[in-house]
Amino acid sequence: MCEGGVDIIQLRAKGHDEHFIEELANRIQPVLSAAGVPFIINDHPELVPSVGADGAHVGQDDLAVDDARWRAGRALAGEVPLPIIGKSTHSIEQAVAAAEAGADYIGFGPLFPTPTKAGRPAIGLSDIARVHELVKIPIFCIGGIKLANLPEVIAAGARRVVVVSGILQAPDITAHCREIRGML
Ligand code: 3NM
Repeated sequence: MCEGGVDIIQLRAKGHDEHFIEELANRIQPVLSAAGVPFIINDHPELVPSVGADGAHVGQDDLAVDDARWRAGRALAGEVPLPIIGKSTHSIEQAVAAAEAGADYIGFGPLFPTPTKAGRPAIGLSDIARVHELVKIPIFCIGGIKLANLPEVIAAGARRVVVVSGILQAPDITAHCREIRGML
């Protein structure tokens, strides 16, 4: 992924315990650090200082942005840049609220139904332009985005996208990332 030009990587290991995620993060961190790619941990802000990640991501039903930042930054406060905190949002209202709450970036979706986040209704493409007018922090469109539908996602106003299964299931991950990168 780094070789293919991804800008940022999030470790999302739903259903795994914190010890496993910490081990995984400790193996991933040096790779991303060498590549200059920021490293975000999903759901476990406490791990940010110990594994040397750049920040944490929280969902609507998880910690508040302030709380996540406090947990992610407390161990090394003052010694490192403040941790990046991202928030998942699923509507324009949630997106505006996350920005007001001090999130550094948001996820916005799922645009399309996706097995990676089963049970969450798709919001479609119609709010993408409006959310970019209202929210000035980086907006990562997410959910069911593949190479095939990327042109319509971009045409709807997306400037940044998250792709999970599309990348992980690609026969050549680096080439796939490069292709997505080239379209943005
Ligand atoms: N969060 P894929 S959609 C992890 O809308 C996640 O908040 C979403 O994976 C949200 O690219 C999603 O495989 C899954 O669809 C993204």
